Amino acid sequence: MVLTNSTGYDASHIQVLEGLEAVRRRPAMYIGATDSAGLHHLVFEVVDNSIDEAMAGYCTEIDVAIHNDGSLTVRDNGRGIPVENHPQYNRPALEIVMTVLHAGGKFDHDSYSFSGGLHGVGVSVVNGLSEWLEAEIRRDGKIYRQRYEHGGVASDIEILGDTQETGTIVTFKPESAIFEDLEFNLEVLSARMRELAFLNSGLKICIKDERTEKENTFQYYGGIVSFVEYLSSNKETLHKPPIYLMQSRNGTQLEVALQYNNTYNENIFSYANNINTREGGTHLMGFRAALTRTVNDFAKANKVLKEDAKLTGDDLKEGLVAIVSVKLPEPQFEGQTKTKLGNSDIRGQVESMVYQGLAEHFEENPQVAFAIVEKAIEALRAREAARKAKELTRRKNALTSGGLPGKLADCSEKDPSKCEIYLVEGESAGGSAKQGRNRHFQAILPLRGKILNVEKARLDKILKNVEIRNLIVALGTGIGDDFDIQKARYHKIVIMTDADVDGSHIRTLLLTFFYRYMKPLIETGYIYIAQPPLYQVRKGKQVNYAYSNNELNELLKSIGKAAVQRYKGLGEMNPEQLWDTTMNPENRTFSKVTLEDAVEADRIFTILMGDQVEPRREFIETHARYVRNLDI
Ligand code: 0RA
Repeated sequence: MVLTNSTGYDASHIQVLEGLEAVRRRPAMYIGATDSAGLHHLVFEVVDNSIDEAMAGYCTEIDVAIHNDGSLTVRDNGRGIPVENHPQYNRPALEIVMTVLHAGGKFDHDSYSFSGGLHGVGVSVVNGLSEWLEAEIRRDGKIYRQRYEHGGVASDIEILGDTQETGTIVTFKPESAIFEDLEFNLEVLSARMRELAFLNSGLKICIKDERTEKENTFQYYGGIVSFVEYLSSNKETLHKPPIYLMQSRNGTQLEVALQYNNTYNENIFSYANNINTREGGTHLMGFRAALTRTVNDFAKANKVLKEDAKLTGDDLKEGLVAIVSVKLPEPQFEGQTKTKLGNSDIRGQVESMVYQGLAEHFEENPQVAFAIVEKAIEALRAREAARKAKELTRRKNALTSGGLPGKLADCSEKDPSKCEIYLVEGESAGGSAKQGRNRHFQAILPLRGKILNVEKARLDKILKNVEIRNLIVALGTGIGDDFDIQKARYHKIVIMTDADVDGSHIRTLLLTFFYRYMKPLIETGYIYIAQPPLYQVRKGKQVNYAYSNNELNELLKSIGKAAVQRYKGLGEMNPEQLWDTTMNPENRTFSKVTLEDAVEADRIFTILMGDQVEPRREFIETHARYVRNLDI
């Protein structure tokens, strides 16, 4: 980037900009990628600064607005970024924060900042990756504004007028030459804003999408207790309200909320300084250790468990919904994705707080403790049964040729990264797919009937289901604790179902299964949904396909009168048509299944698949669009 002399900045200032030049050259190093995830990362980065201000106790409200022109505003009512001259640079602090890489850290709130981990690269990175950015500061009775373009200063700080308010407003337009995707997604942003509102109780976060006039407001005085209630909202809980424990000492805050329900899945989310620690870490280890110890102690003391019997951590997972959130001055993030908390002293602190707090809670609420113990003992018995069922699976496999299910038409290629497997609804469509496929790299596994509803069943029962067993064996990865993605036999697992209600049901069941027991397959991006056409449009010898009603209308407009056939199922296509329209890599469109947001996904699965019918109907009615997005 070239800075013209007209702005009047000296050589030392150009130095400053060279820092951001590195950001523009290698954006992925700073924000992970330049795809949609990277684009949204920019927003989280700006919001994180306002969150820091809220954690320091100076900000109570954050507003986000998605504008029509591709720009976005984050506004807070904190103290406002200082505009005074920064002694070290002899430039306004605001300008330094915006244009110097990592300068943010030098202007920490009250000696330490909470930011770290994934985010925390600083707002200057956002500036460097924006076509333009404007900062408006309310502070010391005045309104200040400065504009930047492509990361460089475009105007000196101006005073716009007087005000009694304080706060910071940052508006930026992401650089179209850098980002492949420039569309902000309200759902993605809302999910994070909701999460932040849960994690910072009382903080009000509003987000408005000016493109659609949709608006969401998040504010939870219950904090992470509300978060747990939200995650449990369609489940039958064993006790009310959630158990809440917290401790605040020497600048470190520990918080835990937990509640058991009658399902068999675990839903724990852990956070350090508002960052979702997906890989866990010391806070989570402390929590699990304390939970196991407290429940065992209670069970022994009340003679519901024999002296030599022991509930394990796994037994305590079933039906558990929990949030573990810690806020600490110098978080150490480790692990492959830097989402594992490493601070070793946190483990002991969380463990002793949870052990003491929970034991006390159990003493005061024995009926709650008994309900949890009973549930865990039931899990202990089921675990034993599941082990037997797994052995059965192994022995059964050995009976089939080469260990693979007889129904699987495998491909000849052995390199998994080149292999695809189609999970096809129904024997007849399975037959067409077998004939139409390229047998070199495409394998077919027909699935019969409705697969078991895995949300309601426990692993031992799931493993008794033949369709599920075939699927597990064909994929090669194993399941649950034995799951190993390295053993995946295909790197594209394609769900191919009819475009009707039954098809969507099977698709959701399969997705639930993958989500619950083979989550890394989704996270790694191995799961796809095939998109068969809805219509065949024939005019003379010319045959076209339409994949949506819209496409059909467009097509008919362009070619005029033609014979339209609506496909009711995959079975109506002959092998060649199925290949042409849905399986041939040259023509087909797949959609990749992603789990942007485990919280939202779990909610959808629970609501769709759980046994409470009423919320499911309500949910489908109000969220039909989003469900479709997830399912496609
Ligand atoms: C440094 C010092 C002070 C506030 C901030 C930064 C600050 C930064 C951001 C970024 C977004 N919103 C923000 N709000 C505040 C404190 C200055 C003082 O002592 O008044």
